[in-house]
Amino acid sequence: MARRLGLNYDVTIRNQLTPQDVLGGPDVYWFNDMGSARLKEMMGVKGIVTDHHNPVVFETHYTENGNDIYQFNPHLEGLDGSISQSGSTTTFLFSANILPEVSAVSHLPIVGSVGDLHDKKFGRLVDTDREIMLLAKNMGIIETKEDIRYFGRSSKSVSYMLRFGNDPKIRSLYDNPGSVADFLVNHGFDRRALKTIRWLDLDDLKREELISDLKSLLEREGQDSSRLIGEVYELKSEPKSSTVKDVRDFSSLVNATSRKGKPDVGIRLCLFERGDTMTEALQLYNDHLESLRRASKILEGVEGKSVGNVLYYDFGGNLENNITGTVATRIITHQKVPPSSVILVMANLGSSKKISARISLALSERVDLSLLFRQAANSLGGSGGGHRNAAGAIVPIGKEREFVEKVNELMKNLLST
Ligand SMILES: [Mn+2]
Repeated sequence: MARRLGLNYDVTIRNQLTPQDVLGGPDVYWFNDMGSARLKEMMGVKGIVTDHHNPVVFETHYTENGNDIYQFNPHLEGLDGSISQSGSTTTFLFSANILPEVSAVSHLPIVGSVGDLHDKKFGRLVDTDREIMLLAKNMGIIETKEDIRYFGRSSKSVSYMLRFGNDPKIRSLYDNPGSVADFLVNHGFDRRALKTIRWLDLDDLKREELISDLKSLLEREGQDSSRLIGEVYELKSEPKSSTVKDVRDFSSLVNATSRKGKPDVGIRLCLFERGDTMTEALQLYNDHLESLRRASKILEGVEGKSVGNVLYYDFGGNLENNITGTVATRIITHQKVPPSSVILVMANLGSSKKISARISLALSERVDLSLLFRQAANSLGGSGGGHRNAAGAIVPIGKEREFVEKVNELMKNLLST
């Protein structure tokens, strides 16, 4: 949008705001998907915040401490930003109101919302995210289907998809390549083609057959099979053979580019660049998967420590500090932890500890982890925030144990009332 308006602009991508970022200057700043949790620390900042994280100030125009900031955030409208309206939807709404032609990229808020798992709870996007999705659909930019909700429909082989599909987790297939292969061969797949054939390559009939048998497997395991199917989103501009036809897969690719320190590649993908940009993105994606594999290896050798319901893993300098959240998600998804657990994953970040946490959706109905993290981190000279079920904090190194104790205490108090 800035380009279309002929503005002189610069884009900076951050994992979180640094202390310098919250001090203003002569320029106008536009914070996307961040800022609402840090408004009180900002000084002399002129600009805009489009965010969906829990805000510390419930005002659209924030003018304290020499600031002149306009804040757009679903929480100000009584909407839950962790499910109803993503950061990218918020940014899109703001942009499209200024410049209607921004609608030409209305697939991007869907990529952001799906990337933030906003379709997880109901098996489809809801509320504002949904309205924008319908706009993109009406404009012919995306297509929706009722289909399997697993990651990898367009970017992975069916065997990979079924092996790692985890929402819902089919116990007899999950991380069990042998039984996945048998299952597929029993359905007429050529054993030699298992590594190449993707879900999107199958015809409707075959997909229906597989889905109905996967559902039976789930039911036999006493699980709710309805979550297997849901609304999935596809980019109409991509050919069927494209690895990023599926929006969830596209979102993973964009995510990987920034995890590997090349967010500009992700931005160019979002702006329809393909060719060399795609080649580079796929390479970054593989590097990212390699980092995650390494992290899982390290995880095998690290015992989680518990304080009450808090289970924490401190990787020190052994883990890239931008994947603490991903590792926390993996632990809560793939390991058997009690449903009341708070999973914390820590890594060093200069003279600070970066901490990412996850709780189950059920627990997040009763506890807002972002508020709890903010309170615990602030009391130790750090900062924290995020969402009800996924939050992060940064505290000075040496304070992490105290932080864990504080989180446990706050948690206990909240659950006892
Ligand atoms: Mn977000």
